[in-house]
Amino acid sequence: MVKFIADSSCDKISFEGVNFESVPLTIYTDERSYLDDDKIDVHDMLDYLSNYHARSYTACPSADQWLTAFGDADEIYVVTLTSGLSGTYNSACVAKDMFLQDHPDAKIHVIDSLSTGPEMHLIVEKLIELKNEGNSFEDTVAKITEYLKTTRLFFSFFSLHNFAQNGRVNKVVASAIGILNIRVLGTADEEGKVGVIAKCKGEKKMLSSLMEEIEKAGYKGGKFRISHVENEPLAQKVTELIKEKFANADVLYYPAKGLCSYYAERNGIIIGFEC
Ligand code: X90
Repeated sequence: MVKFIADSSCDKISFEGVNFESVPLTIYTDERSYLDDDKIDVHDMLDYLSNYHARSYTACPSADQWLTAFGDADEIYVVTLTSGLSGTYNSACVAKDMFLQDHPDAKIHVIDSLSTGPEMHLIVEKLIELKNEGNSFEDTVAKITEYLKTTRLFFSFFSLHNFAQNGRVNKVVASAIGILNIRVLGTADEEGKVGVIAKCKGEKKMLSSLMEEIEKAGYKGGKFRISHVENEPLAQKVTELIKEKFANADVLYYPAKGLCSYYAERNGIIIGFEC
């Protein structure tokens, strides 16, 4: 049995007709926790956090959570959040070693996306496609490794507060954002860390810089995935701009789940595409 698994930063609970499972991260304050599974109320979490002024943080899935997801599958593909910012990849690798001790004939491939959200979505879609085409485990691993070189991730956020309070970006970088209608435009860099490209004043400036970056990255009309934090209008605008240039582009947008919503914060948007 073939199984596809991603952590919850992929923003998807299911892929239609596919044996897929999402493994949740957890968002914490000292008073509450939100497990990022199919029952999470993202809207409530965002409201609660905006009125909560003490420390909040996140935690990656345990090896046990991964093991439970592996279940009794014997060909397993796992896609994780970047190892540059999270222990998620590491805990999946620990689970893989444990699983192989009990199931020596199983095949498991754990992929460090060096990214998150919509770029992970693309990787899962590609894995599904490769298996539907009848590729063996070895061929799928080889082909997905090549594919990873052809996808990119960009984002635009109104605040980097939650990144800064968790030490995942420099406080100086985060400081000018969240005031004066400034939003940050950034990317997942080669090490799978946050790369800040520009601080933009206003949505128009941000959108034109974003479109430039997408072109520079070499986007030519391939798959384009957008997750947004309660900002469907912005997701629609980006979709329109892409479709103006590439009428047949395969664009999808959807709400971010808990983990990405926590870091991207309200109105944030995350974009992954093929180039
Ligand atoms: O607690 C944990 O182990 C989770 C830490 C996760 C930190 C990164 C979450 C990213 C969420 C933001 C996308 C833009 C940054 C991409 C850089 C790779 C969404």
